Amino acid sequence: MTDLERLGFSDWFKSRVDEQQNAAHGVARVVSVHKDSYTVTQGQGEVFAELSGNLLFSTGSGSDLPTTGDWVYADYFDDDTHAIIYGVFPRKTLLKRKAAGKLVDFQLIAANIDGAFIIQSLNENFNLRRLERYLAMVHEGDIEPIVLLSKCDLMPPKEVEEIKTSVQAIAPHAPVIGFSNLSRQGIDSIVGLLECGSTYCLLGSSGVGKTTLLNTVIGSEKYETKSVSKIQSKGRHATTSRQLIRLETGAMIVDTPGMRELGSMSVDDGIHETFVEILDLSQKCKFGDCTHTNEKGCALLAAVQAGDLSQRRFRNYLKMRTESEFNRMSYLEKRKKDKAFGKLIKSVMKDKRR
Ligand SMILES: Nc1nc2c(ncn2[C@@H]2O[C@H](COP(=O)(O)OP(=O)(O)OP(=O)(O)O)[C@@H](O)[C@H]2O)c(=O)[nH]1
Ligand SMILES: [Mg+2]
Ligand SMILES: [Zn+2]
Repeated sequence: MTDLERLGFSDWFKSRVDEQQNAAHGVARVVSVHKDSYTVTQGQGEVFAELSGNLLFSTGSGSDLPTTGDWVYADYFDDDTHAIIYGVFPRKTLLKRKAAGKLVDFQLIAANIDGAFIIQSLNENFNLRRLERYLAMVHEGDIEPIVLLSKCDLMPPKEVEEIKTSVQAIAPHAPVIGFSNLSRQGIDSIVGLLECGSTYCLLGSSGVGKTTLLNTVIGSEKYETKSVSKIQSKGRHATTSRQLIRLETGAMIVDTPGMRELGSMSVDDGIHETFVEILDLSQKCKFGDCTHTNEKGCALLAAVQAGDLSQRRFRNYLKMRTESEFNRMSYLEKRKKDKAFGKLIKSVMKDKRR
């Protein structure tokens, strides 16, 4: 096995090598992304890297720039202390979210992830609706989700089992594992899922124990976690950047800073997979273009009425579908819609004044 293969450079990537780039440059993997720079590796240590001017100016959108986990064409300089990135390989999978506060821009979380650990802690953080959003984002990226329920030392085993059952109901195909970094319960099951040469990422709110899990798995306090006092003050995130870490077992893990919200993403395909039973059911609606709001013969409304479909799950589905449609609209369409909305507000205000 070559160093690159050990980093996950599989046949999938080998068959997508660009001959021209390959003749001129080496291949490396992006370990982390900073403001204007990167670190990359070819399997032996990590090197500071920058984009070539050509790559920087020829890319159409931010999504074309390298992100953590990307395979890139790169050359090493100055006794291998510094590298230049010339191009990005096609991505096998891509995890992204809508950038906070912006209309259509996406923030790339990581590329070429095989499995995503979605972590919620069993204390105040547990929330099925939030879990559905994470599942949709992971499905949208074509990535296998694994649901981890952390801090199970804080809850009686019986309640942990009940919560696991409720998760299984909304994610029937995903493994669901309760674990504790304190008692080490569930840790072996998690480690057992990590395949050599595969890349995983840790997702979930700040403070659920992502980095602590990483430390538990590698068996040292190498990466900084948040102390309890810092959590109580609701301070900054303990982890501030995404980083690809190679385990001794040959698997790779990307630790991420907790995401503040997954409020608005375009997650079309993800929605379909996450709400597959709702979609199946909607085939039975009388009208093909049923909006499932007030139509006669709507199979979803009937199922909610009959108690076969949870009202909250149904509402979450409708909400995510609406958000997803809004995110898919172009910037101009949105501006138009916002303007129309602004006009509406103005006319209502006028009416009021009259
Ligand atoms: N009771 C209990 N506490 C835990 C467990 N795992 C982690 N913690 C505590 O939870 C706090 C947050 O842990 P981190 O690993 O820093 O959380 P994180 O998800 O990496 O947070 P960000 O990096 O901010 O996104 C720390 O005080 C840990 O000691 C666990 O299994 N049980
Ligand atoms: Mg962390
Ligand atoms: Zn319907």
